[in-house]
Amino acid sequence: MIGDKKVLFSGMQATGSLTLGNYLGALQNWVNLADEYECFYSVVDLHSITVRQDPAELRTKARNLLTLYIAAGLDPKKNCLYYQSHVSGHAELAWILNCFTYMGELNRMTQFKDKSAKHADNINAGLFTYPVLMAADILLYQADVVPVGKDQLQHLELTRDIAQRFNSIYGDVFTVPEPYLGKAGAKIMSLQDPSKKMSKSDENPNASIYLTDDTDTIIRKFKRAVTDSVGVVKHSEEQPGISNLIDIYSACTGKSVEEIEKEFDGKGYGDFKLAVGETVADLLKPLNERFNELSKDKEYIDGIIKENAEKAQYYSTKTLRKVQKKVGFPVRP
Ligand code: ATP
Ligand code: LTN
Repeated sequence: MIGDKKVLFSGMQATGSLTLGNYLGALQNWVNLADEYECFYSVVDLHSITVRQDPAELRTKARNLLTLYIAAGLDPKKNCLYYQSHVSGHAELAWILNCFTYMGELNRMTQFKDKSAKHADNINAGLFTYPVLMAADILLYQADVVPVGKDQLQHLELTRDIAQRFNSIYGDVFTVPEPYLGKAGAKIMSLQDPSKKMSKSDENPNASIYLTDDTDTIIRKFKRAVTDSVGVVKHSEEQPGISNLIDIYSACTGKSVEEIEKEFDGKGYGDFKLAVGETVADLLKPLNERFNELSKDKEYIDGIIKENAEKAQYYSTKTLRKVQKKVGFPVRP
């Protein structure tokens, strides 16, 4: 707890341009949580280097992500938005927690298996201990809740195990976090292969809508979206492409699936795709404008980065000192 509020922690990697999936599945839902929770949202750049990065590109992407957090509506006065690398406690706690995590546990992590298959030439120890750093992120702020997608639940479960193990040895040190499953999180699928999720690391740019795409690009990508030959706008298992477009339209407009099916009853896919494209473009336009405006204001963004890193440093140090004392490190004179 911070004051009378529960603590919420989440983070995103700056490893690509954010997609509509990231926005509808995560960012959009984060915006209204600050009244209820003390929120920390990190740009997890320490995690990013588990995969080889171009330094200049990583720096730009990390800054763009932080700017996008604000453009999407996260008020930096109410939410702590910061770079993980600016708060040294993340790496320090991760080291300690590494000594309380078993190889067997990490071996079972599906993300490690997937990523090491994908980056077979660079299976580094950081990729293996990635979930321990994630546990450190969360436990450092004594987070009560962590909003994440389903793909991260296994890491959160490990975080809980590590926290409980540590607490059982040293007493009540860490809050054991719960996953935060807000309103049924939309899972947005690829526009080119609706059996795969829309992902920022997809090699085909037509598969994803990027938050920075302009109106024409968005409409063009929706026109090209893979559908079927049924010809009816209906949410069904046989029509995964159309179902995905319905989900997107529903998430953007708040309309129910039934309302949408009714709205497009008797209309062709062309009309429907155009409507979805225009709706998404309208949704992203103000976000884009705000992003461009904010990007020009270097001083403002720099100020936020400094101020919020200090806030994160303050809370994280409290936990870190407690942990260091518990495990037996000498107290600082
Ligand atoms: P990568 O392609 O690099 O693995 P990603 O696009 O899958 O990245 P993450 O950085 O893993 O995105 O996730 C950031 C957040 O966005 C997570 O909370 C995740 O659950 C959510 N998210 C990612 N993709 C989607 C999607 N297609 N639909 C809904 N939510 C998503
Ligand atoms: N592993 C997460 C990003 C992440 C995270 C966190 C999410 C790193 N640390 C702490 C929630 C809490 C991902 O790849 N989406």
